[in-house]
Amino acid sequence: MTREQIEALKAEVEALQCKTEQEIEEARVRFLGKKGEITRLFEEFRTVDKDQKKEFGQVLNQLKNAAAAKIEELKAVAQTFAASASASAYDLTKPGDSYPLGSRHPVSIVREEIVGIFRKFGYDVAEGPEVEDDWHVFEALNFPPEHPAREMQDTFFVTDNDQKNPILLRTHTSCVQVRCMETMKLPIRVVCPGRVFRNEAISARAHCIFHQVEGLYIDENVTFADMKQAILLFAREMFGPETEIRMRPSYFPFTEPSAEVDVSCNICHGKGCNICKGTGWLEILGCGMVDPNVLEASGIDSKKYSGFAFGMGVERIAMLKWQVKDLRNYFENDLRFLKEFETNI
Ligand code: 2NL
Repeated sequence: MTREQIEALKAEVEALQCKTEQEIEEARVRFLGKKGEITRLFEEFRTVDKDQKKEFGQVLNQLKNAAAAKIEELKAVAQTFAASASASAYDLTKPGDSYPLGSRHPVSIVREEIVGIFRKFGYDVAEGPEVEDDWHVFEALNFPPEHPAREMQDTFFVTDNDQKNPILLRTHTSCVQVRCMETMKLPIRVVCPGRVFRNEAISARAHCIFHQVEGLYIDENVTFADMKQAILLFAREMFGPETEIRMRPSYFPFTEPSAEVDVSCNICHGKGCNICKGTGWLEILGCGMVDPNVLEASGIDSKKYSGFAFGMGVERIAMLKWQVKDLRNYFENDLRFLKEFETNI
């Protein structure tokens, strides 16, 4: 052994650059392991001349300590590096955070279901203004001048209701169908979904804003039988193929004759339950043959043409479909209520 050998090893140790724990361990074995270079020098030390022992002993110990210290230093650096690397690393394999999705409102779901059925039957879809004039909401629909619907208690007026043709919020969507009769080419098959407004106290069964879908079919030779069949097919699409309907005589200013339509209760199948109040039947819509006065008011020849019309409340159908007891749920947008319809998107 020579001093140069020892100095060269010391320089090599000082210059060590290991990054991973494995590289550090390899370096430790190479210098300080059982067969390591420094260990080997200690074995050679036994054969060193007595007068040189003190000098070599000192430098060898210095080398061994320097090597041990260097290994420890490298270990510490590697550990801090590993810790900070794992703390700041992005795990690109992780799934992303998903944004919560909204859900369709039950009124929208049912409105689209109703409209979708009539589209399938070949009906057009029409919408019209919510702020209307007296002509399209009442006059053209054969409402007599003293009809209670024309009073302030029932209708929201925008302009004074003692002026000619006042402006008001529509109380039904029939006004859209009046506009269709005024403008569309015959024959007419149309459904009109929309929001309507009534000056009513809000309760579990009534609200001042609600939604309707009305339908109108005008052609030559349209009969009550055509209406009955159209409504039966609609009811079976909406409530299931086993559904039966029944018609009860009724009255509307714009139709003659008029009827109210019930469907067989799809909860108890006619046995009687608390949804159908023991009757086995649920009321779903009103309908009738369009009054000749209504056809004439919109410029349609009532000698040549006849038609049927119907109307239904969307909230009412949705209440039957999901057994919602209180209408106010539809207007309050309470997330606990709306979330129940998430799977119906
Ligand atoms: C109901 C009843 C109905 C109509 C609406 C109508 C429209 C025109 C002419 C004739 Cl343009 N009729 N619509 C007819 C019968 C009943 O609605 O209970 N709605 C919620």
